[in-house]
Amino acid sequence: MSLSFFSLVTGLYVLHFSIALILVNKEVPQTRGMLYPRESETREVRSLDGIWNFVRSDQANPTQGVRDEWYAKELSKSRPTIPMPVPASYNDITTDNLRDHVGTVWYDRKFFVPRSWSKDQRIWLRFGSVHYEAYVWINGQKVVKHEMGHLPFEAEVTDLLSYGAENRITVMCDNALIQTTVPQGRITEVPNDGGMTIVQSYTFDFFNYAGIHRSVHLYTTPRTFIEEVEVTTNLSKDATVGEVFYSVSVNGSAANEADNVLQIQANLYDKEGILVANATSDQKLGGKLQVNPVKPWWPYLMHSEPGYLYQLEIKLLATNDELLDVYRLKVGIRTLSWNSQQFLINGKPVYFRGFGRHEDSDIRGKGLDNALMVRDFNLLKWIGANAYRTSHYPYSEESMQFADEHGIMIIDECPSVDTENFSQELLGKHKSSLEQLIHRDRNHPSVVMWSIANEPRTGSVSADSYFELVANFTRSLDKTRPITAAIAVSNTQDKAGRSLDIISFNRYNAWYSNAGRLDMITQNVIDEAIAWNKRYNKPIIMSEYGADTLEGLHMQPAYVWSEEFQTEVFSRHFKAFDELRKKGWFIGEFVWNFADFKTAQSYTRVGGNKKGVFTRARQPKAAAHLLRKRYFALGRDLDQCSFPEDLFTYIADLIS
Ligand code: GCB
Repeated sequence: MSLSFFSLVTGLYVLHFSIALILVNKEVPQTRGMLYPRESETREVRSLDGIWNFVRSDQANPTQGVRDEWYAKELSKSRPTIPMPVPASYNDITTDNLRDHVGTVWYDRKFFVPRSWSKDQRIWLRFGSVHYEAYVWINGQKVVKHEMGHLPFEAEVTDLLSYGAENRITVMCDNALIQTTVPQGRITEVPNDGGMTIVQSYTFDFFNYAGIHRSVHLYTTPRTFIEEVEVTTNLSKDATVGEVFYSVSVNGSAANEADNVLQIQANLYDKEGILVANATSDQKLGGKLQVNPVKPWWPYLMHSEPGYLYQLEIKLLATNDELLDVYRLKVGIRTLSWNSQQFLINGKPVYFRGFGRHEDSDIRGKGLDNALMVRDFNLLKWIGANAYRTSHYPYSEESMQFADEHGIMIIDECPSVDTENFSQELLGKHKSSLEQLIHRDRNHPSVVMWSIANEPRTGSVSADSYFELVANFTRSLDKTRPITAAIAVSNTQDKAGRSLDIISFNRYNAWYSNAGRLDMITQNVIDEAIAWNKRYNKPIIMSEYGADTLEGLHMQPAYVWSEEFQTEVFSRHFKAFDELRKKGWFIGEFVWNFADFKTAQSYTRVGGNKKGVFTRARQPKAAAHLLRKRYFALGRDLDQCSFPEDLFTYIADLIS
């Protein structure tokens, strides 16, 4: 392994001046495979989650472990190790200051591979996400390197494993962010009481948690196997007939044998497990399934049976009908369309009522946690939300599947946040983050829009061509979904909106501007939304608004940070939204944030960002009850949903 890999930590960032750059549209690497690991009659899946051994490198010497080949033997032979849970961020696990560590850390563990896996199979090692950069070895042999948090990666390890024996996996993870990583950060050397120290800074407003954040799996495939499945769907005009178009790629020697004509047998089952359509593929391994009558996929509260999913069974057959491989995935049948005024699902206009969120919780940081995920979805449904944005990076695959099942619409955001200092290298990484995201999430019915950045510095000269290139690239990968970005610069300065399909804007009236002035919200929001629409003639979403709120702090009349203030801030926005809804092109409101979350330390943050409607422990603040009434009222007005029985608390016969 070359030491130049480690320039992230040791190298200084390059300065970019704000003159217009000539940016070129270069190819980015294409993701292959990476189907979510699922068992079938031809595949086995084994989790490597659990307690791993962990070592932090010396901050001043981040490449030492590579030079000294710590991966060549057990980590404990090189350094004392501590136990570390996987999946989890490592930052908040220990009692010393691992939290603010900058640079590399190491993990290892041992595992057995059964003898039975040696026969006629291929073995794959897959990570759901490691933040930010990962280097992986099996039994001391280099396997894979991956840059970019929140996105999966995998490698074949068939020839590196010992079968019927114990094996070792070693991972080095580097959390350093510089001006050409996504997201961007800065590494500086700063004097401290001990001499000099390395400091990581970043402008984005969430803690740079790091580590093995999602599950690690080993899985088997047959020698020739289903490597990719891409699904798109369509509905007849009257929504009675559904179509599922599938296209499959195969990996393996059988695919290359001239006399072996591979085929796909595709079967579609409804929720009850009844076969509703089947088809045999063409020679390119693609085809179409027709479902009549169809149950379309609808968002939560837009239909009595939201999130309806079929199961698509893909069988790979050899010439002699021998079954080579089977892979199953859930499919929701729906259409999306948009124009200069509206966004429609199955031909019906959508009004988004939702949240910006974070993957964040006490102790585990950004580590996947099923209890937290299920609790969050229960709260989303309790409050009547129909959507969220994966601010400001891709969320777990498990949560995407959950959103499919529950009919929660997702604006799927790549990890580009506060994008600035536009450069050719950054453009390449930014495009790669979208390529990896779209490859991972393209089959999810819940994903209804791509967000290509949050609060990019789109006032700068280079933003124009930069975002044109990013948006066009995104469109070249997926034409079935519209593109947005959450913009914070003023509409007069912005240079990215012309490249988007839907304009989202973030604004904190009565907080970052005119703090405390509840009388300076409603008209400002109306005026700004109108200005965005006038400038671009596109549908408009308010993608962030809110106020930090310390739970339990009450002040009447309302005062910043109190529960009364958050409630009032919301109410003043609702007034603006209702005015804007009448215009026809205002299509959604997203509160910032679903729950309180951790940030870097700063005098504006008391234990983190407190703009949550729920606390970090996922309990409602007072404003949650107000928001719930609004979201259900919108649901009843727009989508004819019914009210939950406990929406209004009985007060007196006199009030109804
Ligand atoms: C924003 C950012 C978000 C912050 C939020 C805030 O505009 O998009 O990441 O957390 O403001 O609370 O400052």
